Amino acid sequence: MMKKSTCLFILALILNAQYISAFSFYHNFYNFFNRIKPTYKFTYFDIKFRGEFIRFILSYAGANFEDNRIKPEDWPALKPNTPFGQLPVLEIKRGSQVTEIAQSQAIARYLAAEFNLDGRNKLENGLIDMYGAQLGDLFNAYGSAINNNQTESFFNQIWPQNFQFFEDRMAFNKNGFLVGKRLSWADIYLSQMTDFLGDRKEDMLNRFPLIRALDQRVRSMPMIDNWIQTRPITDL
Ligand SMILES: N[C@@H](CCC(=O)N[C@@H](CS)C(=O)NCC(=O)O)C(=O)O
Ligand SMILES: *[C@@H]1O[C@H](CO)[C@@H](O)[C@H](O)[C@H]1NC(C)=O
Repeated sequence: MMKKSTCLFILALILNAQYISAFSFYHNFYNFFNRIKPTYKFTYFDIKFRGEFIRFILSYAGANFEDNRIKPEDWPALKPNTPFGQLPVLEIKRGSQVTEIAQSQAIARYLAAEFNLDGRNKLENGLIDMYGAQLGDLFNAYGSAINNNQTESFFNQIWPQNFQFFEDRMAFNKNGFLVGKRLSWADIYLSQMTDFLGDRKEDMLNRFPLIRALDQRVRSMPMIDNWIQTRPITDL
């Protein structure tokens, strides 16, 4: 008769073997589907504005994406075929499955989850979303400043006020990233925003050294640098 402890030992071995085979089965399965890499079509107007940080994210990830730029005269025909009648829209094609996501920050969040540009837990994601929402509000303010011929006061007041918030929060996080210990889509968003400073960029970033360092870090990443060197030149 085997001792009880021997039985338990054998049982443990059997369970362990099953666990390992279940695990590798899962992995083979996962890898099989993972081999069908999605392709992306990113549709926006021929401007940077609300779409450019998504192009940064796609470039950073080395994603296979079509940079689809809609001419104003082609927009009326396309508009009713988008989820909310606005751009940007990301089309994700995986095999025969095609999905469209609208809303720039929803697109960013989805891609971030795919490419490890999200937080490591719910709390980090909460903070990343907070920064995303604030930058979205800054975009809204920028848009209405453009429409009302108030870009001077926008860049003199609203912009530095916001950058001060971000600078302070970065000082608080201590490591050069906005959230946690790694790059997130909020960092890329913040860095890309500095495109809109144009000639003001140097002066502005001299006042915000932590944002300047982050911006340099993001823009010196080879895939993003390559995108910046090869992207179409646009006013906005
Ligand atoms: N909250 C949306 C805003 C999208 C938006 O305002 N899109 C504008 C261009 S930046 C647009 O599609 N305008 C054309 C229209 O409304 O017909 C986002 O972040 O994606
Ligand atoms: C826009 O504002 C500037 C001053 O900031 C003024 O000189 C210019 O005439 C304004 N343009 C229009 C179209 O109102």
